[in-house]
Amino acid sequence: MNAALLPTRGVLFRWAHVLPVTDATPRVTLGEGDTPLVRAERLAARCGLDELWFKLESCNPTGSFKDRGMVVAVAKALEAGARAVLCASTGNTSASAAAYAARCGLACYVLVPEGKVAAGKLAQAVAFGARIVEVRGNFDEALAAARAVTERHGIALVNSVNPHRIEGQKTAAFEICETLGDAPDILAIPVGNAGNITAYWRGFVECRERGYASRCPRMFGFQAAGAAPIVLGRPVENPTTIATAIRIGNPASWQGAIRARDESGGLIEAVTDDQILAAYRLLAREEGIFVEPASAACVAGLLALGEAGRLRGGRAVAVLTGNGLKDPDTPRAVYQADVVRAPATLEGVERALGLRG
Ligand code: AN7
Repeated sequence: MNAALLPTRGVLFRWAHVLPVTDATPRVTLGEGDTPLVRAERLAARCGLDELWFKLESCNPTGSFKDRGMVVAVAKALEAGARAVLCASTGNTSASAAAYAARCGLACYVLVPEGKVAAGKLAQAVAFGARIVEVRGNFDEALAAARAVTERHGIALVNSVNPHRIEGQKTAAFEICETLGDAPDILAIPVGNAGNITAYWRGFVECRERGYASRCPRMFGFQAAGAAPIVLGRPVENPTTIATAIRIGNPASWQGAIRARDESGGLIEAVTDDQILAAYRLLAREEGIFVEPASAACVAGLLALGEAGRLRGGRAVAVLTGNGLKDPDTPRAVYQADVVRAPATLEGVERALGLRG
């Protein structure tokens, strides 16, 4: 093939040298990774930071960070001869698994908590042809069932308990160090099942070891107050939050999150649903960035720390994990839409916009 036509994007192309891939690993890609790192225009000062940057993981092929790890997990499953993949999910993992499985001709089974998955995520799983099992239970119960099923049958489990997921997701830390020329002072991230904070920490540590960064950031993780097991120090049996992506009461990578926090001199704290929605609104209205509620949790956390006078300058990166289009119902539920009806005429539109004297 003409060299100019070979893929230059994609986690397995750009980052093969830091991933557990071999010559036998299929180089699957949907163009994941290489997401924008954009500077906040207005929110930095509100947070008490010198610089705030957003890592727009919402720009991945299925609209969330999950694609970075899923492409590695699915490629390794193919390499091992798997015919099917399975995951439990609050929505984004299932959308990503379904996409990569479709691309590779694998069957995909997803276990989701009934009634608690945002509409866009379910639409993706349907579009990609996954078999969807709506379980009467929460994510934690679905994950336990997923582990049990995959242990008994020859199906690859592609939750973040699969180490290839963490490996793929760590590449975001490499990209941040590459773009900024070093690690930031603070990495702010929402925490659900805690795979992503574990992956970023591994990524930053490896960047320092390889000389891509001179130091590691402090890791600031944020859970929703109704689903904050790590903050409370015990599992939460019935987690609740508007941020359904992180409605998780017993995170699989709990210890990884604790290590990231403690080894980095960071913190893991809770934000309320009201704080999440306030940050969600500010991101949209003051920065032009539409995320899903779970992603806004890390910005809510930085705002809360800033308001409490706990941030003294420095450079922070906030990981915006999922696209707002995933969850089209939340804006209509929490905002009064600015809509007026008018005839399709010059006069009608002038009247509707208050432009006629
Ligand atoms: C937008 O899809 O757990 O702490 O099953 O979708 O690594 O779990 C999603 C999690 C943050 C939390 N932001 O990441 C799933 C799932 C968004 C997410 C998280 C999720 P982890």
